[in-house]
Amino acid sequence: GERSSIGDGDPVVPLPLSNDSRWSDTSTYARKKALQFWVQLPNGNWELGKVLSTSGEESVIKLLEGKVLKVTSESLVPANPDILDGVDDLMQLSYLNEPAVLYNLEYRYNQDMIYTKAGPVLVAVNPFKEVPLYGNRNIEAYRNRSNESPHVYAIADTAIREMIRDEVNQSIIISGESGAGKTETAKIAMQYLAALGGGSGIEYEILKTNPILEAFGNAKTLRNDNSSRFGKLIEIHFSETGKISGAKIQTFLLEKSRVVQCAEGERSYHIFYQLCAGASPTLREKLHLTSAKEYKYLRQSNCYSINGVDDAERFHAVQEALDIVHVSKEDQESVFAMLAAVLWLGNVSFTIIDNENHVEPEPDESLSTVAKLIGCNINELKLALSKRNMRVGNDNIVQKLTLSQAIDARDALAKSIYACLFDWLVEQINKSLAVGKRRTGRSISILDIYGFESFNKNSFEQFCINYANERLQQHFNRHLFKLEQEEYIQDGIDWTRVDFEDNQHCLGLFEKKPLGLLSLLDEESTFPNGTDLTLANKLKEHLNANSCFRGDRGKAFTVSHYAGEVTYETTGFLEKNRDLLHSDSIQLLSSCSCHLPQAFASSMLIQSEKPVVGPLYKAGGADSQRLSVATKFKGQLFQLMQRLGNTTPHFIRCIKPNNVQSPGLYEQGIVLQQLRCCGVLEVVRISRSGFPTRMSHQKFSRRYGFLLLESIAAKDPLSVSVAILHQFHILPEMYQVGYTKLFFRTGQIGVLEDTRNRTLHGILRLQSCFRGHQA
Ligand code: AOV
Ligand code: MG
Repeated sequence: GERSSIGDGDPVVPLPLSNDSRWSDTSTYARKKALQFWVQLPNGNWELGKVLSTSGEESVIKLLEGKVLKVTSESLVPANPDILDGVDDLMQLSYLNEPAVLYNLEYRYNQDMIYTKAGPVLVAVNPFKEVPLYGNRNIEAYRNRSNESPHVYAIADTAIREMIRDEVNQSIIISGESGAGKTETAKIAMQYLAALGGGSGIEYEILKTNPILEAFGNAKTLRNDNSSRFGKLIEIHFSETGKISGAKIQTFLLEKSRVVQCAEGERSYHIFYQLCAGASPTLREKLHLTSAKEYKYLRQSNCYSINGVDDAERFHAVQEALDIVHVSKEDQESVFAMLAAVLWLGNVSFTIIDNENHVEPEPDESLSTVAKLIGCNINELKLALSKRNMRVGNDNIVQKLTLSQAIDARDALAKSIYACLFDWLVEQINKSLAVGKRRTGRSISILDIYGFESFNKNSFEQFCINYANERLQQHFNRHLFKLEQEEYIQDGIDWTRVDFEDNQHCLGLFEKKPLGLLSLLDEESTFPNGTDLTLANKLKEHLNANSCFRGDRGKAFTVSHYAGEVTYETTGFLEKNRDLLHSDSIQLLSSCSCHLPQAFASSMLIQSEKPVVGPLYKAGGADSQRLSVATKFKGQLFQLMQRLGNTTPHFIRCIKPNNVQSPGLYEQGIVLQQLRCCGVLEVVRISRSGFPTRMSHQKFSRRYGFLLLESIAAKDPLSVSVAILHQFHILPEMYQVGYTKLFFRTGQIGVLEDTRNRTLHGILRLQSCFRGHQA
């Protein structure tokens, strides 16, 4: 990203940044004072060492394990004294630099202290194993404040207290890359809220939404065995007495392509494998179920199980959870029937019937089972999968489908059945959790979306996911840096601008009209002749001047995200963005005798934004009222940001210490990359490189007033403070005097503390001398 500033029109006051522009304490001054240093080894890792000798540009340094190295003095990074090992807030580090932060997190991680504060933000390093930090005893310890170390519980506790104290809605915003631990963290926060706000029983229902939504919305990817493929905001409501009164879940853009297609080594949604493994013999027979290996949709990625996960057992847990959120047994059976229908749809195959490549579905077991499961006439199913009704002018014409068109129609039907099923489930859950009529307007929302993703091949899904993360990152930046700025302004400090790393440029690349990624994608999606290649060319033509964009060979382009570069392949972009479902398919669903397909059909028709082609709307062509997937998603994100903007946010940053989901493995490079790009270090840096130490005039004058040479009797605290600053010749650029507080730069208070300690020692020595004399 580029550097930009908040504030309107004021001159920019640059912060005193060091040469590497990130840290202010790698200065020669700091280097002279430090006793030990970090040295970067050729493998990129940092090691501690002590300087044996220095000759100008070069220093000889002895590493802890005894090795002696010659390095350039410039490259030495001051290390903190041992007493600061493992501090629970990075703000407390005397020397704030990358190796110091990495070391501090690792030091804690090795002792299962996975949580650390970075100023106002909680950093959570994924342990990839069970750690003894949770459960009722720990919850109790945070509730009664006998444990004050950083924790998700502490964040949730603060949120509850602030909600009650300020009567303002709160949010807990969890971010981090795929596999970093967001979903687990969200559940831990919910656990705490449920424990403190429980009593009515509704909290138990709320907790049980997790296994359901994870079964239907999570899948194994190459990054995470339990990766969320949808975004989720859960708003938990509280009564005046602080008890949970209900909840509401909003979900964002489920990755539905996964239902019909997923990469080698990944899986489709958990629920398919759970159903195949765990259905009772009766259910099995009713749904005509066979094993997961018999279904083409599940077979293509060649991965059926997850280490340490028993799908059958999970299936029973999901059934139980559905009971608890009041989904009736009949409805549950209908849900499972839809899943089976989707699986069988994938097995429907086609035979070519003429020399123009037109096809008809094979009239086999798959076709008849689908018809039976959704409750439709088998001939109508056949028609929907092989013909398309079109209106051209005033005439209805029937077009036969070619093989690839028929496969697309089949897959589109499977995807929309699944996506509708997911939405329907969320709706049922929301009915069950519904907040009573007496809304108090007190709530805590927890946001858990899909994390930033970068694979070897990235498609429309990653494009949307990473765009969402980019939006969230901006919310994080703006909030935290504004917060800092506001405190200065409130106290009348003339330091009104803070420099920070902004991602507005990258967001602009997505959102600018008419020449941004989303607009250009939409425009190309409305052209009947648009293809993935014409899209790629159009993007390159219009966006190459943008520094966050790079056109690559063929259908590829690269975006510089805040979290790194990602190369996208436009293959499938247009089709996924249009998300067409033919009216024939909707009519088929509405003709079904089962209630779920009927409900799906009407929800598709009610959603006026739902793009439909066929006689119901205009044939094939663009309908300006239809919203593309990307535009709808953008709208949802804007709404989300607005909602979050009205809450007091609490940020949690999840970090994964390795890419192999393995416990006990802390890879510095991987952690550093995440810390750098997500802005955590920036937050700490800014909090400190401004005027991080604050002390009220009262406290300051009480603590140091006795050092004054002149009499201070009858003076107000502010005047005393100013007198102290003058007497000790504290340089004017090192502090600011606010209305209520003094603001100091890093290290300044240390000078005063030293003097105070020396003076106190002196007094004590004098006293003991005096006493000794007397004796
Ligand atoms: P994510 O939500 O951030 O990824 P998860 O919350 O699914 O990541 O975490 C991935 C895995 O890490 C989990 O399945 C656990 O095995 C492990 N894990 C995370 N946090 C903890 C914890 N506090 N204690 C123990 N194990 C943990 V994604 O949804 O892919 O963006 O899209
Ligand atoms: Mg997740």
